[in-house]
Amino acid sequence: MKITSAKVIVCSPGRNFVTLKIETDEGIYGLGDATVNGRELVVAQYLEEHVIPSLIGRDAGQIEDIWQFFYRGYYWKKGVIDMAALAAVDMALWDIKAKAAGMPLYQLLGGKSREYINVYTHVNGETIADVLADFEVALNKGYKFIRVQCGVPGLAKTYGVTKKGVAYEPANANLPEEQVWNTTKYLNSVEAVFKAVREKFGDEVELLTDVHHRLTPIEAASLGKMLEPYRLFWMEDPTPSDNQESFKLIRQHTTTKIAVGEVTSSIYDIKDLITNQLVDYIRTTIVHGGGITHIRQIANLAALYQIKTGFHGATDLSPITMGCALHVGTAINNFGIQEHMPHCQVTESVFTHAYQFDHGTFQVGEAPGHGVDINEELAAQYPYKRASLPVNRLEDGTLHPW
Ligand code: CS2
Ligand code: MG
Repeated sequence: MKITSAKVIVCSPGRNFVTLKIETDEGIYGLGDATVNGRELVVAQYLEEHVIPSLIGRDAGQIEDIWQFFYRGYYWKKGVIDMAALAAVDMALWDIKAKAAGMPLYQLLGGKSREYINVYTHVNGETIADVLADFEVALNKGYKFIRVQCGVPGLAKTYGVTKKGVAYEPANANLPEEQVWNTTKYLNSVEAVFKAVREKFGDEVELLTDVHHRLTPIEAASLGKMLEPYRLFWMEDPTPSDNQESFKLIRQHTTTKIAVGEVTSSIYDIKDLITNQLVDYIRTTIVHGGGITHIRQIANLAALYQIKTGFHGATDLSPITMGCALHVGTAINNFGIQEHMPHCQVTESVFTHAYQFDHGTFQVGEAPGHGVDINEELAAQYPYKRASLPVNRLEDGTLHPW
């Protein structure tokens, strides 16, 4: 089966998405997600100028060789833009192969390892009372794994916290909004919300939190120790993982489990974290991590160390990435949890999908391929709009990780 054409669809149904559509001479097409939040047009142009021309005429079935052509075959490999472009090609080719076989993708990946996919959702609020109210809503929807983020007294805005009743959307402005951060205020206030949640809702529900790269390793260690009584499912990105070794310091002090990887795009970005058993969950996901082909390699390495997956699943990852993540999650043994930040209705109307939410879990669906499609006519009604993620400064103006 030969690749006859490919095109990039950039649209903004509620937020920006970059989609690659690959067509073949047998009439089967495949779709891949190439969205990098805040840098969408860069990946779109990369695909159009450098990837698509080299794809035409190739055998669509040679997924591994095509992957290696664009990775090993390219001198400047490994950046997130490259890996997102490569991921889109990889997802689309797996979609084509599974459609040609008349099978849902998870069958080609080894078949079902579980009956459903557990997901975690986001709960947040400016005050503890707001968090408790939002928490109850999530429990009523059936979620058993819940990420908790609370406003920090004295800070105008806190990562993960949104106005009441408004869905959280990280890329919130045309140009980066400048927010203010204070680590002491955060560390002084963060314990109280977990105490309140445990007191009100008991021990059975699993709790997670995202530190979003804000702390130094020793601060992260003290946070982990402080939160031990509340038995978190994980604390996420407690410190930036650029220096993988720094997680040794955290591990020396706390048994709070750690999840890392949403900003990583290659196995080499997390190899030391895995092989030194410095984390418990890997969050690299299909779109930023080179597609299904590369993510399976990461998951296999992690499995050797009893480390599980916890794929990133914020709204800036398109339903195509979610579909692929659910197929991989269904097939592999060391699946841990899937993040679920529901897409808005407009996104859902443009991207139709076979996967279904069911009481805090997903059913992957039985449609051939990855089961996600795009309504191109509708997509064309939502043109790209520039949107940027915020940046963070300390109170004295110093730039700090967001
Ligand atoms: C986050 C994201 O979902 C998460 O855990 O860290 O909200 C992240 O900030 C966005 O995906 C950035 O685009
Ligand atoms: Mg995160």
